[in-house]
Amino acid sequence: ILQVWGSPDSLHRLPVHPLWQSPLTIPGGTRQSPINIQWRDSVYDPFLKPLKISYDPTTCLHIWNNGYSFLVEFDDSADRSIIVGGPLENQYRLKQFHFHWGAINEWGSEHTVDSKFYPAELHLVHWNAVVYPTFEEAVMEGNGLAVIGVFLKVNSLSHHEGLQTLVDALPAVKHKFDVFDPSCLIPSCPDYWTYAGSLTTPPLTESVTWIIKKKPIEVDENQLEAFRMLLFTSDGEEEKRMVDNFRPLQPLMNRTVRSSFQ
Ligand code: 1SD
Ligand code: ZN
Repeated sequence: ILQVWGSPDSLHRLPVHPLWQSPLTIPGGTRQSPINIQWRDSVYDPFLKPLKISYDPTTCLHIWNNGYSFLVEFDDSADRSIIVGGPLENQYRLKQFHFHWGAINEWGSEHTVDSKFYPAELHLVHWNAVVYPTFEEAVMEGNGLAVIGVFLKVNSLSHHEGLQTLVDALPAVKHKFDVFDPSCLIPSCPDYWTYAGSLTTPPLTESVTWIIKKKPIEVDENQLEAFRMLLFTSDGEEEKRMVDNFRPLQPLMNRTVRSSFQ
């Protein structure tokens, strides 16, 4: 049984997510995400190329609350905001980015490094438009998606100007949000880990090449508190704060995590 959000992890005593009261089964899943990245078990691969990121800020469309995170969506009808290189054989188009975070700073990321949680994790979701005609088709295929994961770390001296633009837009459920360059949220250090995994939300399809940046970005406490003010619930319902929207860790099984650095 592979878990979606909501089942407490016995090791870390993670909270129960209100949206997912029962585990969801994926028959025969062998490459589920997220995972713990055990640093000393990751294998340096000298053939891994640097990841090249080229985003066009004007492809940014809008920001919205989809009930489990807030998403910033991009126009993906052409190759305008793309990534290439890294572990990828094709060029991938940016579709959206979103975050996962905890009720408190002790947890919130989906991936962990040496069993350590960060307070939040950014996911930039891209799809392989070279091979597949639509995002929906790419989601079903092993090489369909590439997600860049960036950890967020809290540092009271490190207000993040780029993130603040997003935080300022959060009070509106659906806000016009035309120009934003998400590369300001990606650390300049080129080092990353990569492994073959899945979506961390239903349908949990095993279609994702994960690229997890080694260095976190640093944000201040108030910026994360603004995430925690969002609601899972609709207008009129009893308010439930949007926190702990991450999936529990999944077994590594027969996989190797490769690193781009020694
Ligand atoms: O949580 C996202 C979800 O919002 C959706 O974007 C999905 C792709 O359609 O991906 C997951 S995740 O695996 O990037 N967490
Ligand atoms: Zn995600």
